[in-house]
This record gives sequence, structure tokens and C-alpha cells, in this order.
Amino acid sequence: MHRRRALVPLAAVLALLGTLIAGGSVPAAADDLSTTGQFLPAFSENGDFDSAPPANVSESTRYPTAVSLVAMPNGKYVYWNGLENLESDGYPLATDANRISPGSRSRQLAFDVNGAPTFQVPTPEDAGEDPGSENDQGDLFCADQRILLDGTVAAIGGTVWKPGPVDLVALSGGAVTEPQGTTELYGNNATRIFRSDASGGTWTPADRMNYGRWYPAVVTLRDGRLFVAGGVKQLLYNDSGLNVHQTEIFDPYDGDGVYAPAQGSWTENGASGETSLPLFPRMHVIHDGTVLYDGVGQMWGPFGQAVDEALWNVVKSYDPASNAWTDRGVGSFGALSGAVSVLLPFTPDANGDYNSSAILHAGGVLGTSPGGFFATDLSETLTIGSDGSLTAAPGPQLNNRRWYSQGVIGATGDPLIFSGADKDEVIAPGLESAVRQAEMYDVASNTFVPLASAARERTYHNSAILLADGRILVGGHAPINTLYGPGESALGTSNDLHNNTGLTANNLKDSSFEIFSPPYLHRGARPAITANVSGIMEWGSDRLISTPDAASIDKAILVKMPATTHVTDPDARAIELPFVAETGGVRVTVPSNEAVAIPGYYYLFLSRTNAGYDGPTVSNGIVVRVGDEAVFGGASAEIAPVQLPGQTMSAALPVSGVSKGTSVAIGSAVVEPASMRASSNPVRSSGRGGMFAVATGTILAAAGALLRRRRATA
Ligand SMILES: [Cu+2]
Repeated sequence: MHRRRALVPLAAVLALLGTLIAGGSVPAAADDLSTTGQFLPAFSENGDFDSAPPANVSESTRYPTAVSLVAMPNGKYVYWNGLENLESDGYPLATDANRISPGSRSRQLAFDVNGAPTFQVPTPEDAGEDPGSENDQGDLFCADQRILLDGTVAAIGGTVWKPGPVDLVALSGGAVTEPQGTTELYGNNATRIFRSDASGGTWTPADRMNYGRWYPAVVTLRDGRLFVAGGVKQLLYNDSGLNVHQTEIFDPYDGDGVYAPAQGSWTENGASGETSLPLFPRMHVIHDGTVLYDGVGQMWGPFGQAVDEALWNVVKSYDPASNAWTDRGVGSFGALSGAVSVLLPFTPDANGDYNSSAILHAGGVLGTSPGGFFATDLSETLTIGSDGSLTAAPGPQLNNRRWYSQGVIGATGDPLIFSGADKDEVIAPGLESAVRQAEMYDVASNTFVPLASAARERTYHNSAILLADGRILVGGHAPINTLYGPGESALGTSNDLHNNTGLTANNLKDSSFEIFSPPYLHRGARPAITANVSGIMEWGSDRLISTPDAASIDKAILVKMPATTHVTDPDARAIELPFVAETGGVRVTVPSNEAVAIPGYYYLFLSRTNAGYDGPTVSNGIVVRVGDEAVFGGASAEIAPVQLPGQTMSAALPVSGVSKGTSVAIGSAVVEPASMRASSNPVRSSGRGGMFAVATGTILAAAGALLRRRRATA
């Protein structure tokens, strides 16, 4: 009884902390944070570009920019560059063999207890680049990447830079030394695995694909294997006239069913598994277990090399069971290049089954190469019904015409849209203007809601991912040199026009990040999840999610942890879960449909709508693993409490079983018993146990972690 009474003020404290963290309890007025959200100030490696983006070539090449960006279950992030050093090259891209891209640099990003970012350099920094050597694994640039079931990250495919067919040096008998001749981008067949650790993480090679692939797409199948399709083996002087038609499957299990990706292998699917796809084809595993290509991709080759590109207009899906592709129809606008393509939340029917899938398309340019140049503000929803039929419904207009924007599934399941440009930068680089305003597609009202605008311009190779606290990490920007011309040259840099006139977008890389705080974090007190879920949330099972707010919760949702490049995250999905309120929490049911809840790591959020606000507010997310024992095959990964900038802890972080004299790990920080005593203000304490708010750094009560410190019961 005594302990139970202590929990009453605890609920009040949790609500208070939630309110403080959410930005205050003052009711919102129209057009404030509760409707537009907010971009926080930019941050960057060593703080160099916090106040302004890189302004010259040397600044632009100082640090990698996040062309690819991945969240890991241990609370850290890994990202890497693209078009490394292009802007410092003195000759046009296609004519300067051997000088471009020594290999993209990678970084591990984490946030300390005060929210300060730390940037660490993985080993090796370029993931094992050694272009030209015997063991050349080429460049990470234009790989796709997936979060594996053991918490590592696989980068699959990429670039190998080599001289093209014209060797000016040889042709001239050595009289000409610069430029050296044509450049060629070959598809890379490498698989490289990143394993996070305290010192920055390591890259190690795994099995090579049977085909080199530049711009492939990779999805996680329901059985934990990976499926790769698309990409091109040779970009500029492609004598085949085709992208890679062959598909392959990566089996990460050994003969005993143990998950062991380092020993896994790729197998080609044979003739029936072949199909023609655009670069970075937008693919999604849908409710029927097939891999759906939805008519969106990068529809160029720059030189229109795919002779069968008309096929890319057709929506089709690959069935791993039959190893065959089936055409499923055509969208409202045919093929779209550089459009947003995200799955809308899977929703259960009355029986708790998931029998349909829907995909939002927004923006992009129309048609295959040479398609449109000006971005559209069009949208559509593709729905694949329970009978397998495809319905394409044109949707509302975006607030901005936008090409190459990143669609991010937010903590409510509604997609948010970031960055991009008003023209297709790949067609005529340097003529585009940036789109800085974010928008949200409100599923319930079928409208695009205008949100706040970012400080920075992020056109080509931008990225954005959902964080566990519901905010969005926005980064990237690695544009192509103006009109494919030289970067820095004797005449200066061809990008100066853009950087100095402001008429078009900044044409230098920006290695900074911004964090967007969506409206759903500014709508009063947020509900809280007060305990992590241990073990695997098994398909078809139910689990109690601890919350003091059970009575007010109106949605429980899983959102797949993000891994994105080229504004596509093929595994991305949100799944609304059936739930019932119980004492102490809400009991959610995990889908039994493995194709909906593809195995892996998810954020779990609870949301509700507070009185006086137009729209939901969400809890901090917890990281959970979904699947079953067999699919995980013994794989496990550290799942760390969330550690995010500007918000040192989730509103409530109960740490149970802490006995006197032991230390407690909270993210990367270890709170020693001494500091618990020294810096703690007991919020509620009864004798040797109770609740403690631990002040961390300069952020006090609003960001303190609550430690539930129990008396040791031996
Ligand atoms: Cu690219």
C-alpha cells in the first residue's frame, strides 16, 4: 500500500515533465508551433557550420554530408557522403577520369546527455575504399542500406569509379595530362556491414552480389532475407542499354538458422525473377507478401540509356514464393521521377487483419527520360485492395511544387515531407531553387498541411529520418556541379553563381543537420510510455505497453526504424495496432501478418488528442523488435534508451531494480550512486526507494531523467 500511494504523485510529475518537454502548457494559438512545428538551429561537426553553410570549396569538402542516413537501435546514427570532392574537381564530371571521388567518408553520430552531438569516424572511414586496388570495393555512394536484425547496417551496391573509353593521356602520347579522359561509374557489387561501437564503429565486407549495382533498392522480406533489384552496372557508356534486370536474395542465416550476415550469401533469382526497373526503384513489401514497385524512381539515366524505360510506367510486384513478377496496373500519372513514395499506415480491419496497402505519391517530375524538368505539386494514392486490385486516386495539391523531397513517416503515421527543389536538378544542375518548407500529409483529412521552413537549402541528395522522440533529423545536400561542369577551376568555381547570387540554390555541399519538431510535440502534455518492452514482440502476440495515460490513448503505432538514401527508405512503414486499455497500460496486438510487420526494429508510439488542440500529440517512442525467435535466429542488438539533442531523456525513464551502491546506465551516460545522491532532487522518496530526478548538465528539471530507485529486495 505504501508503495502504491507513492505512485500517485508520480503520475503528476510525469505529466508535468511531459508538459515541460513538449514546450510548455500554455494553450496554443493558431499558426504557432502546434500547427507548423519548428526547425531547431542547425548543428554540424565541430560546430563549423552551425551558423552558416559551407561557403567555398574547401569548406564544402571539409566533412561528409548525409547523403545516406540510418538510425540504429542503440540510439546512434550512421551516415555517409556522396559525390565526394566533386566540387573540388577542375574538369567536367564526365571527362575527368581518375580524379573524382576517392571514396565517400562515413560518420557515426550520437548525442550526449545534454543533447550535444558527437561525430565519430568509423574504421575505415570510407568503408573499405581502395579504388584501383586489387581489392577495390569502390565507393559507398549510391549504395542502398538496410538495418539488419542484429542491429548492424548493410550497405549494398554503390559506385566504382574508373576511366571510361577515352584515355586522353594515351591518345596524346602523354602530351595531354589534364583532363585525363572520360570517367565511368560502374555499379558496385559490394556488401559492407557497419557495426556500431563506442569508438565510432567498424565496416567489414560481406558477400558480393552477382551483379554490380549503382542505385539499386533493397527490401527486407517477411522471412528476414533481403531482396535487391535494379541499379545499373555501367552508367555513362552503358553498352547494354539496360539497367540490371536480374534480382537477387541475400540469405543471412547459416545452415542451423543462426542469423549470421557476415557469412551470408547472395543468390541470383534466375530468369523469372528478372524485370526492368528505374534507378532507385521505389519498392515496398506490402500486405500480400509481394515486393511492389510503384512506378516511382529516378527515371533518368543522364543519357537515357535504358531502351526499355517505357516499362517503368507499370506498377508491378515480385512474389518471393513464386519468384515471378506480376503487372498490377498504372498510376494516375504514369511514371514519376524523384517523387515522394511512402506507405500510408497499415490499419487493421474489424478482425484485426491487414488486408490492404496504400502508398502516397507526391511531387516529382512526370514521365521517363527525358521527362519533365519542372517539379509538380501533384499527388495520388495507390491502393492495393484485399482482392489484389490496384486503385489509383489523384489526391490534393502539395503546398509547393517539389522534386526530390524526402517523405518521412512521422510518429502519428502521417507522412512529413522535407527539402528538395523546384526543378529536376539532375537534368540541368544548378538551375533549381530549394524548397525549404516542410509539409505533412494528414491522412484523415486528405490534405497537405504547410509546416515551418528549414534554414538550409537541401536539394539533391538530402535526407531525413524520424527519431525516437518523434522529431525528425534533416540533413544532406550534395548537389551536382552546375551543368555537369567543372567545380573549382582556374576561373573559380562554376558553383559560385549560385552561392553568390542567391538566385538559385546553394550549389555546395552542406554537412549540417537540422532537427524538426513537428506540431504533434506541441499540443500540450504528451502521453508517456514508462517501461521498455523486453524481448521480441512476436507476430500475433499481445503485449502490455506501460503508460499512466491508458485511458486517454487513442492510437498505438509501430514505425519502422529509418534507413534512407536518395529520398527512399524501402522498408519504411507504420502499422496501427489494435489495443485495449488496462490497468497500468494499453495492451497492443502485434500483427500476425509478417509481410505487414516485416521483421526488425521499430519505434512504438502512443498518441492521443488533448482538449483544445487540433490533432494528436505523441509519446516518446521506445525501440522494440518485431518478429519471432526463428526469424531473429539468435540475433540481438543493444537497444539503448533514447538520447536526443535538446531533450536529454524521455519524459519518464523508469529504471527498475536499482539497488543502493550500483551505477545506472542511461544511454551513454553512467549515473553513479554518488552523483545520484549529489545531484538528485528526490521528487518522491520514501526511505531507501522512490523517484529521483537527476539533473544533467545545464538542463534541469525539464530534461531530467526520472530514475525509479528501488530498495534492494535481495
Ligand atoms: Cu545520387
